[in-house]
This record gives sequence, structure tokens and C-alpha cells, in this order.
Amino acid sequence: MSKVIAIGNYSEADLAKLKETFDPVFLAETTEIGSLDEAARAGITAAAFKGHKPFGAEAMDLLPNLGVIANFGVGYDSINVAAASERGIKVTNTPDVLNDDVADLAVAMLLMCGREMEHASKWARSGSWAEKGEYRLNRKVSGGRAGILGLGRIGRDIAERLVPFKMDLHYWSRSEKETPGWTYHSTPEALAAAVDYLIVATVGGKATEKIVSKEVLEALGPRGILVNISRGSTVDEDALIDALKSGGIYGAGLDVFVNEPRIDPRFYELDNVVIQPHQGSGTVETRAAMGQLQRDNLSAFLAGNDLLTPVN
Ligand code: 8YV
Repeated sequence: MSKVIAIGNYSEADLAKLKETFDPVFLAETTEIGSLDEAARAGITAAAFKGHKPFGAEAMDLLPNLGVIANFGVGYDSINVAAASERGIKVTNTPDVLNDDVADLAVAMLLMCGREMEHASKWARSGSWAEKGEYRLNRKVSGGRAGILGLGRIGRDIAERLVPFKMDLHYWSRSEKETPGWTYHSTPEALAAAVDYLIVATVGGKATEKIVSKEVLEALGPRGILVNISRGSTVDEDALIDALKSGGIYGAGLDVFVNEPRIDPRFYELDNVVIQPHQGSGTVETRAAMGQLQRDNLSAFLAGNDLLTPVN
């Protein structure tokens, strides 16, 4: 009987490695756990989990001998960690290996928004550049004031990338951190008021829900550009769409959305928003490293060794 259940949509490479290492049972979602018979469920001691649908208490209770949930991703807001802890289930994630890619995408979206690259590209592709004359002037990014909302490992990597762009760096975090002189703000509103470029790099979940509120967007103001590489839940999307429509802010670069992959269609009509399909960590190299770390956590658990990247 297999001890590992692999839930989610895995790449060919990860499927092969999972099979090679564990002989797992594959399911698309946690809602399918109930389709396994009782004996099969009782035999499972470890779960590989990938995706953004909930892994809640009910699903955990269907696996009475589950000891670990190894998440494919740094963000584990889909997993009810409190419920896991209550049941003695360990949770692991895949931090650090994806920092570079996510930070790269954040900087790319910042440049795309400031320099209106997507809009300018469409404009040039229209074939009427000669008739229309020069493209409209846009926004200087280098030397600007940038704020990082959430100075964790990814936030710090983003800030460090902005140093060579000569940016004046500000941040908000739950507590003040040691930095090379970056300015701390005690509220997201104060941070937004101090900068033109606001980059959201905080964790998802209840504690940060709509932390980018209407008030924060107003504080960011008409010169402001919002970049979000964290979770869609951190932004009040209605307020954001209003601000983008009315010129309340200049633009937004978004990799994550509230109802992804079925995002609010009002975003499609806005030419001051850059839309990315939650691909922050989506390179061949990084996804391979994430898969490896997930499997290494499962192997460590099954061998009775210390987990590599425990969450609880
Ligand atoms: C996803 C992510 O894990 O790491 C995270 O928190 O959001 C992503 O890297 C990835 O899309 C697989 O679901």
C-alpha cells in the first residue's frame, strides 16, 4: 500500500520523480480524497500538495495516519496549518529556491508599468507609428521611491535588486528589520504615502487580506504604481479597479488575483495594468528546485529525519 498521496497538477518531470521515489497515489484536488477506500486512506502517512485550492481539516480527517503535508510553494495559505498542528500533522514548504525568479518578475513588472512597455508595444504593432508620431512620455523608474510591503526573504531580494536602480527604499513589515538604511513605516498607508512604487511581497491568508485597501491606494496616489507578486487576497480588487479606471493610481503589475485563474474580467479592459498568470516561480530551473525540496521533505519525514523546511 502506498504511503504517499500526491495532490495537485505536477509537471511531467515531477510526476516521474514522484513515481520513482514514492509510488504515490495521484489526485487532482483534496476534494477527491474521499473517493479512496478506507484502507487506502489509512495507509497514507505523507502528502505532497500543490495548488491554491484549500487543504482543510475535513480533508485531513479523511487521512487518519497523515503525518506530513509537503507543500509545493513557499506560500502555504491554502493549507489550514492550525488544523494540521492540532492533528499532529507537520507542514513543509519550499522557501528561498524561488526568490530570484519572483524578485525578477517583480522588477520586470515595475519597469513594464513605469515605461508602459505593453501599451507601447501594442501601439508600435498597430503599424501606424509613422502617422502617430512619437510615443507618449511615461514614467522614470530609476531614482524613484519604492516601498516593499512585507520585507521577508522575497521582499528583501526585490529591494536589493532596486539598489542598482538608485531607488530610495522604504518598507513596511510587522516589525522593524535590520536593513542598510531603508526607511521603516509602521503602517501600509504610511508606506504608500511615502512612495511612488509599491511592491507587495507579504504572505497571503487572513492576516493580510485586503491589506492594500482603498485607503492605501489613495495614499499611493496618481503617480503610484502597484506591483503584486504575493497573493491576490492582499489587495482590495474592487478598489484597485476603481483606482486604475479613474487615474487614482498610474498603473499596476499583477501576477496574482483573487479568483485566479478566473480573474475579474474588468482587468482585461484596462491598458494600465500588466497581467501575469501567476508565474512568479515559473521557470524550468526553479520549479525543478521546488519539486526537489518538496520530495526531500517527504523523504526526510518517511525516514524519520528532521524536516528541511518546516512551517509548524
Ligand atoms: C506556486 C506560489 O506554488 O510558491 C508560492 O507560494 O505561489 C507558487 O510558486 C506555484 O504556482 C505552484 O502552485
